[in-house]
Amino acid sequence: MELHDLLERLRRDYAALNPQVERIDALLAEAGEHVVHDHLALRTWGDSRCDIDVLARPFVRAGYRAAGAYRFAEKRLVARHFAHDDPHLPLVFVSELVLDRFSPGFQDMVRSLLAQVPEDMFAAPDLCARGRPWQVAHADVEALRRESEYAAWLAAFGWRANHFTVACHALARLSDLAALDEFLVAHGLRLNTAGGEIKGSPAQGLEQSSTVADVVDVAFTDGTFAVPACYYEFARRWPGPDGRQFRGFIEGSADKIFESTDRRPAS
Ligand code: OOG
Ligand code: NI
Repeated sequence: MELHDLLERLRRDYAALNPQVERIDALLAEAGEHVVHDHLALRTWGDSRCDIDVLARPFVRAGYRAAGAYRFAEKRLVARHFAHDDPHLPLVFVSELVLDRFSPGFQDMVRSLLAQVPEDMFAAPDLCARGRPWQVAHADVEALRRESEYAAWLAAFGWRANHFTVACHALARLSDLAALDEFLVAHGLRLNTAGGEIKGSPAQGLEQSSTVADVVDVAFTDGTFAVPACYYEFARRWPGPDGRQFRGFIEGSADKIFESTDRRPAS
């Protein structure tokens, strides 16, 4: 499968699901900016049929290499990121939920979702773009949410891009992350303030901000309900002590970025 086709499918599906994506792209275009994506993120269940390695397979076949590993103990998640030698290709950040750390009821629920996935779909090279192949009740999604916001998102949306990230450092006039954030807020967008609006620092090599996920209507077996979908992220990378751009991720920052899809009280 062509890598560019897969990336474009993931991007289109993401833009179609989340109204803020085209809105932000248009605002940046009107400001004279050309958007380059720093990375995209995928989420999955920690089950050997669909874990990080399975989701990353088409990227690895296209020349990506595993480049960093991360743990989020409290969220019961692990993640890796994959990088390509071609600097024009986005990094791919893939996380998975560590299922055996959850309650028996939670694990049964996830098993019943995965039991609905046709065997040949697990083997498909485009598994990461297949969306949600299982039927699920909104009540069950909310039951999962009591133990993991991440699980609730994954149960509701399945395999697709969780977010794309604008390379702030590649923008012409808005290459300062605080200035970009101010621009977005001035246009009515809401940013995720967990851990501060800007996570990370130049010394860490990476500064990140993200919007609060759009809330969209999703069809469940017990009706249609509004649930948080995807967010847009903005990242500014800095050179490290060796003068080369830092190309990894920061656990403490990522931990808070995950929370951009949490259900939150309306404001
Ligand atoms: C991934 C959150 C972490 C980053 O850039 O640190 C992340 C997710 O929400 O799935 O994207
Ligand atoms: Ni990200």
